[in-house]
Amino acid sequence: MHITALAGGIGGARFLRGLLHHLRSLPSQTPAANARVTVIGNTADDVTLHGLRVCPDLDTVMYTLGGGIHEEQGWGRAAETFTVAEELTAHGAQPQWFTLGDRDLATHILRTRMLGAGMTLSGVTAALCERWQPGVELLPMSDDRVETHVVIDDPDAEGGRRAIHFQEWWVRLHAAVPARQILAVGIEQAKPAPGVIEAIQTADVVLLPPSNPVVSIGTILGVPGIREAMRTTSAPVVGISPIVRGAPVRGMADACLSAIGVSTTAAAVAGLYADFLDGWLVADGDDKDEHPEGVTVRARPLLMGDVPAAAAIAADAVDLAATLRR
Ligand code: FO1
Repeated sequence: MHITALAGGIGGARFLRGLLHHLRSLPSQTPAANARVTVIGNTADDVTLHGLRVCPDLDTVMYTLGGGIHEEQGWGRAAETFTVAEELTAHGAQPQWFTLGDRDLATHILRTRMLGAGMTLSGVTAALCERWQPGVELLPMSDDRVETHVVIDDPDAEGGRRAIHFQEWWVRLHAAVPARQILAVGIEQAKPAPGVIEAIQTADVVLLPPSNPVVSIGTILGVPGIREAMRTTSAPVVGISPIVRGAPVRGMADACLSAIGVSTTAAAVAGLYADFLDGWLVADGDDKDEHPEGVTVRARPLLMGDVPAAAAIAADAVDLAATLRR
């Protein structure tokens, strides 16, 4: 059995950890037992800092599934130190609002070195996963550069607005200033990375973990060819709402949704996926809302407080998919 998932950062990685836990707990003769899992990761959060290419969402999936994640943060490494960051600060090197730990820097040094030697992001990601053994095939959505930039008000700028990198809006400004526009720069020219379209088309099940519907899942869907593959795959597509009773479980998806004029509800997020979504897990009570035509909605607790909780959600998603042959 082959399961393909589109994932962003923390919420997606935690869900995937639960999915793998569930699949490994199944009796060996069950079709889903030890299913092959392909993860298509968002790369538009990627940023170049201090000359190094940082891929936050790919690294969060790799570290979380590989056992190296800083559990409370959901990003960066466990048992981290910040000697290099302290030295950079002593030099006044900018930016100082995005902290790169010493262990994490090794990932970015290797990635930057391999990219500089001409390897694709797919090849680099596979090489880094050799060490981490995440238990999934982790594919970047594209090997081409795509970066999410956010247009904010700036009275001193031409036309009263300027664009900043998503990470500056997210980390330095805590998404606290309104995003007038959210742009995935370069996405029109981006091609799906090798294996991405095939992973969607040959999957038995496609899952949408509770990642940010605008800057993670939405961006992956924006790579030319990917949304079409989601529409035409014979696999049932089942998603898990990142919004619980009107608020994001974690992160600031509400700030992203309001930037695109979409209300912060489970039903409104399902509306963003309506052209290909077959099943949708929502929190208790949210199933009362009007959902798009043709989407089978199931209510259940959606908080992933620990791995077993995430595994239970993943089990329901896989079970729902089994009832939704396309
Ligand atoms: N998020 C923060 O809020 N502060 C940071 O200093 C920070 C550093 C950082 C370093 C590496 C990395 O992979 C992620 C990091 N993040 C940090 C999180 C990052 O902004 C988010 O993981 C994603 O971009 C949002 O999905």
